[in-house]
Amino acid sequence: MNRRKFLNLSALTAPLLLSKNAIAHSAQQKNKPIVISTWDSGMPVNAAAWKILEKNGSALDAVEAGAIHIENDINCCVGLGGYPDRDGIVTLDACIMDHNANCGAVAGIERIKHPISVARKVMEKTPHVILVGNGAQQFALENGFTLESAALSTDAKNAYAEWIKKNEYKPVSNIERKQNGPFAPNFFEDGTPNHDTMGLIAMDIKNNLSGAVTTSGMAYKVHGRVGDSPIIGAGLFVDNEFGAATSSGTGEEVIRICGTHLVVEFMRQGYSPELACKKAVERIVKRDREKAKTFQVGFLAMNKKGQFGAYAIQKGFVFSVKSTNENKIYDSKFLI
Ligand code: SD4
Repeated sequence: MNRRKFLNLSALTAPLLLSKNAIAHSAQQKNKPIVISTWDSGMPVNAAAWKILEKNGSALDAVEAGAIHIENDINCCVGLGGYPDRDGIVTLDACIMDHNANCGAVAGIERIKHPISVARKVMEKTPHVILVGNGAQQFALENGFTLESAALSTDAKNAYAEWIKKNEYKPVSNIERKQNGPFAPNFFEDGTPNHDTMGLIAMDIKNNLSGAVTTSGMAYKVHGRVGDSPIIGAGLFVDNEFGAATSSGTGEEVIRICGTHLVVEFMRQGYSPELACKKAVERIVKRDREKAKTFQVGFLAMNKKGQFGAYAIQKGFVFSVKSTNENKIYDSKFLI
């Protein structure tokens, strides 16, 4: 093809290409900003994050604001209102990650109201990623956080008093989700809530992704136990080129497969967020299908187009979505 022919052809096809690009571009535009979060308790969390996103704020600020919102709720299993470990002590885990792979986390922190903001300080003020236990608390105090009371919330106190009678660690997954208040996705056999976590992912107007996770972890856990939630690549992973993922459920099982990193890797290979989550769930179930029937894990993911999806081992995982187009709760698909 000579140059003139090529130019003529380009003149004809350029509008076509342009309009195709414009369509693809506007499809992307449509779904940002957007915030998604685990469970139906994500609705008010998304609303708090949305206040930042709608003013063209950053995804990082938005996910922190969402996490702070739920940590403030003393009636919620996330934050200081959460259920204690088997020694009666509330220990909190949180992490945060931005579009530049900056990340910070705290694990097993006590008596600090906003572990998510301590995690952000770890990210921004130290060369480290994770601080744990007393060290995390000391760092928080040095950075202006206040030491809160060690007393349990009334709900947690009552539940612990009941549990201590049997003193038996026997978590049951949310195979059939019983509604026991808005913040109770996982239950012990007697119907008391087991563990609860808030994981959220946002994409801002600049197309940047960030994520945050905050939790009191599994109720009545062994003191010192750390779940997936504060572990980058397990409870949360963000790769600004391809997407981000978060998880909820039995943390040990998520850690074993580096769950959210795996989900993001599947998105990198071209899978949709939902299929990427499904393939990570399959990885867990494949190892021991019978055992997998006894616990729950759910993954939630978003790609760079603002498309989202989730998948869980069992029925009962739900997630919340807020964008300019919608504000709703979705049921996750499940494998078993
Ligand atoms: C943990 N993954 O500590 C958390 C618990 C959770 O809904 O997700 N609860 O293992």
